[in-house]
Amino acid sequence: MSELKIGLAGTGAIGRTHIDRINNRLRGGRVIGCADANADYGKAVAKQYGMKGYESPEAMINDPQIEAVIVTAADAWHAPYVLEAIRAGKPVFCEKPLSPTPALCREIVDAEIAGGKHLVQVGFMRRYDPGYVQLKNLIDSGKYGAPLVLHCCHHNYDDGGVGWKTRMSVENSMIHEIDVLRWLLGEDYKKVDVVCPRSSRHSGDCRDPQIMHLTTESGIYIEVESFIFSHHGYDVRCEVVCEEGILNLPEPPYAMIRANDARITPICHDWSERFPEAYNIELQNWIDASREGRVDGPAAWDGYVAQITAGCASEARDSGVSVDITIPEMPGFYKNA
Ligand code: ISE
Repeated sequence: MSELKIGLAGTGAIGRTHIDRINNRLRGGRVIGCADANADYGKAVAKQYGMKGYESPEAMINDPQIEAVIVTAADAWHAPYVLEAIRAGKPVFCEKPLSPTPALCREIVDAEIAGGKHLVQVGFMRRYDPGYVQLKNLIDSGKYGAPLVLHCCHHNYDDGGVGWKTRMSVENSMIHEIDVLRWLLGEDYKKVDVVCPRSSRHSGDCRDPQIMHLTTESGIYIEVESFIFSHHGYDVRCEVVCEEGILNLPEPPYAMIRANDARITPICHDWSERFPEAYNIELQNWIDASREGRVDGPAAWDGYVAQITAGCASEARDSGVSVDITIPEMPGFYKNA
């Protein structure tokens, strides 16, 4: 089988990382072209990687040479490029979020159903992290009884950068927990609230940390602490309290160092250091499935549900009261996938 010819829309940092990953480390696919909403920038990146550059992502998506599309553009461009790929009938991998707007996620879902073919995968890479997969296998084994309570934390080492906004803690960062915990437990959520304790002096105008409380359909209670401007490292933890045991997400195996009257075990500095394997497995699976005409990962429906949940969480934070989450009935198209 020949290599899958991929076009990448959005040539920022994560896009370039994916080009490097696919062209130098993975098998069966090759990014042969790229484009950006800023045409000159897209062409400059194309030149740098020795690939074809285009006037626009739309032109690239519609080039008959391009067989599959990766969307790594700024969030607001996700929906237009994904919809263009659906119209062109090409498999499309879209970094999270599918779209910041639930209504646009729904438009993608409806367009995919109308086209009659599964084409969309959303980049919720934690589902491929070997640690989360271990947790899921342990929960699904039933050996420890039903999960009752989850304690999670998601700390970034001052990942604020320029332009971090209060709503992004839920919609950009904890969106990962919203998706991966729903997958881990196999349930949708029914209620959410978000509490903002005293803010860190490093967080500027943003409310940070934020603590999100989710309740699932069966009543499992989840607490996620997000701390974007933390100054201790990139720290993702998840503890699942079950009826007959407690399950903990494994942490990366760094050696313990004894020096200067101290025992030190390093932790990661950022997400690219924490989840490289998850990204490799995720994109390899996407390439393999696309070559076989399948989608084998988080679907457009999952992107839509995550965005509805995140929207309710933001509303709960801003209003200071719990919000009930209503998820529409899953269409048969996704049930049977
Ligand atoms: C970033 O966009 C990610 O996806 C990271 O996984 C997350 O930890 C970070 O907070 C986000 O800004």
